[in-house]
Amino acid sequence: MAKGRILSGIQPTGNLHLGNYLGAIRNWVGMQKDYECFFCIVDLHAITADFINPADLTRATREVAAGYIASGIDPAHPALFVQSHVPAHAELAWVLNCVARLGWLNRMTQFKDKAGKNRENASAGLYVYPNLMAADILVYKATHVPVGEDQKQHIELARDIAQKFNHDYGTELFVQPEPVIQGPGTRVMSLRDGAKKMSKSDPSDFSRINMIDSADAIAQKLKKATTDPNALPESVEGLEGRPEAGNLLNIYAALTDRKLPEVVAETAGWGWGQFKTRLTETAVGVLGPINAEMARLMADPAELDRILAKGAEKARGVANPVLAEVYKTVGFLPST
Ligand code: AQP
Repeated sequence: MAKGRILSGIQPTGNLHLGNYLGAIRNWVGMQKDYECFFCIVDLHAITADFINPADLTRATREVAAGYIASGIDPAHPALFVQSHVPAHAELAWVLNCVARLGWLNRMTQFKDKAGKNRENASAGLYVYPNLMAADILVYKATHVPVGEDQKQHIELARDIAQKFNHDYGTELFVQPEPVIQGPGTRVMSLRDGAKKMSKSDPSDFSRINMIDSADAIAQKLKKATTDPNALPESVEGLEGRPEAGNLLNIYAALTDRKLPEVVAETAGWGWGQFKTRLTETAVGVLGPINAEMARLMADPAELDRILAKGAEKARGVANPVLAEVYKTVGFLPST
């Protein structure tokens, strides 16, 4: 029997990167045997920030699907689908917009980071993004949400929304979802600045390793990655105040499926040249086969679309009855 139900997703806002892989996708691959899984490509979220050229959004949506499958998500098992193909997400989000409080949304650090200084010019969609994310999760009554560290606050908000809805309407309809944040890849930082997370929307392509990068591009980016003048530390404590060194060692640990102290012991006293060569070989060894498979899948968009259509059908089969239950609980007059 499944240990629970998982929902997770990635925005098709650009190229998938190592942070998405280590912080999210790789964990999903490990969990898919034990949980009933719903993995989506969250295109409704993707239009909340900067304007995206429609053709780029379409291409990125298929690319994220290809990235999931090439990384080992079995499309025959979980529901792998595009968020906008399941209208219940957006419909539930409206109800949740009316449950979440402005004070709760005002505390969301991702909105503050993404809106930056020009808050007045941010879209209303970016502001209510966490309510849509709560709908994504609650519409499946998901029990577990595997994410990177950056999404923890949004899951906590989804829990608050579920609790308030249940309390206001005197129901047990919504399940409280648990965040699952595991492994050394939960917060992969930019290659240029150890204080910033690796992100699709960073204007510098040298800040991230994309899942579709060639071996040469990976080598070049790691060669240029910011470091400091000291050799690699003898102990984990020696990483204090060295965010870039910590980030590269964490990436190495995550890629080799080891704990940080183990890789620190292996690389103690190494110079950056030696370490970067090792890290490049490792990253190319992991990402090379994935990006070759992504290219193969992207060459057949009709097949990808067929997989996604099937996944959406499965997802609608679960989400629509939950939405109907919500509408009934709220008191909306049935349409038939
Ligand atoms: N740097 C990261 N380290 C670890 N995990 C990460 N994730 C994203 N960046 C890192 C995890 O990937 C999943 C999908 O995230 P998303 O693309 O939907 O949204 P995001 O977190 O906003 O990612 P980006 O790359 O920063 O996208 P943009 O630039 O478009 O906003 C989540 O589980 C996230 O934790």
